Amino acid sequence: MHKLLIAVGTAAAAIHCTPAWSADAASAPSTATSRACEACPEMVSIPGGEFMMGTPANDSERDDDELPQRLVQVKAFALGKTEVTVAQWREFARASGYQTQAERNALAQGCFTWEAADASWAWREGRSWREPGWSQKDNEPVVCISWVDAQAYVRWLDQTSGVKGWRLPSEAEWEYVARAGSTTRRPWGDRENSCDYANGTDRTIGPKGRTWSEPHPCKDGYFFAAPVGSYRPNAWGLHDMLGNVWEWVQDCHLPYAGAPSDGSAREANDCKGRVVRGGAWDDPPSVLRSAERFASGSANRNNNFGLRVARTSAP
Ligand SMILES: [Ca+2]
Ligand SMILES: [Ca+2]
Repeated sequence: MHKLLIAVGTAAAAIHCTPAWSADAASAPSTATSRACEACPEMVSIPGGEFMMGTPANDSERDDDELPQRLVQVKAFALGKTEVTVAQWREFARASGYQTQAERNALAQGCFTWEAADASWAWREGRSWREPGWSQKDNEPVVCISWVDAQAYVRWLDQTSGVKGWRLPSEAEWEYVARAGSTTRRPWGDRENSCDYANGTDRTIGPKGRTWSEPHPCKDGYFFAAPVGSYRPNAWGLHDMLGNVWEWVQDCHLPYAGAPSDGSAREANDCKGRVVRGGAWDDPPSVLRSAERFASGSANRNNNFGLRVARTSAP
């Protein structure tokens, strides 16, 4: 007789996905940067253009949700040069009084964290961006942020920065900038070795002697997140599009068939999961790719989830 085991409880989903950039100097636009207010993220002006989104069907590293590859047009907009930092989030929390879903124990206790103490993922009460499971510096990317929290942050920037149009990037905008003109799996090419370009798993030894099972064949000195901008920028001057922390985008996670080709975000009634992009400090080489995508519930917050903000350009 067969017994059917049914798993119950909250599936917080460990994350497995990725994005990237390119390094063709000829394709590099002149990307000016600006900062709307002292506490605001530094923004890079991204020129409009078109690119092939997704992965060719014959690429052995692709996942099925990266098909079909298709041509997408993106309008000019601005995107954060780095992920949002702990210092920037702290100023938001101080000025607005906003408490994250992790701090409010919304739908689950605390934050879903990987910790060196037991080398496993779990919901842990008391964990939030303030205390995510390792000691963070102010210039590291803020983590334990949900899609819902990210929406609160861009609303606050819109209301207080003196400049309008803040939002999360669309998935198409994100991949367009991650590629920065490249058509390879990663902005630096097809090869996996990424310690110069991105913070993923590597041969760095973690607390309690922890090591990663599928490390990049190099050592970058960061077992968890690294200060933003620690690695080389892509061809358009943005840092950490791949690796460091996963970045929320606006879109609902759906198959690409029928997706818009104008660079806009894909929404759906009763959306089951939002997209995160780029992979993180705990992701192996296979996940650190420009086209990698992963779905997560809008209230999920992991200690490898952060954000990068976008802004619609003034007409
Ligand atoms: Ca690393
Ligand atoms: Ca990132």
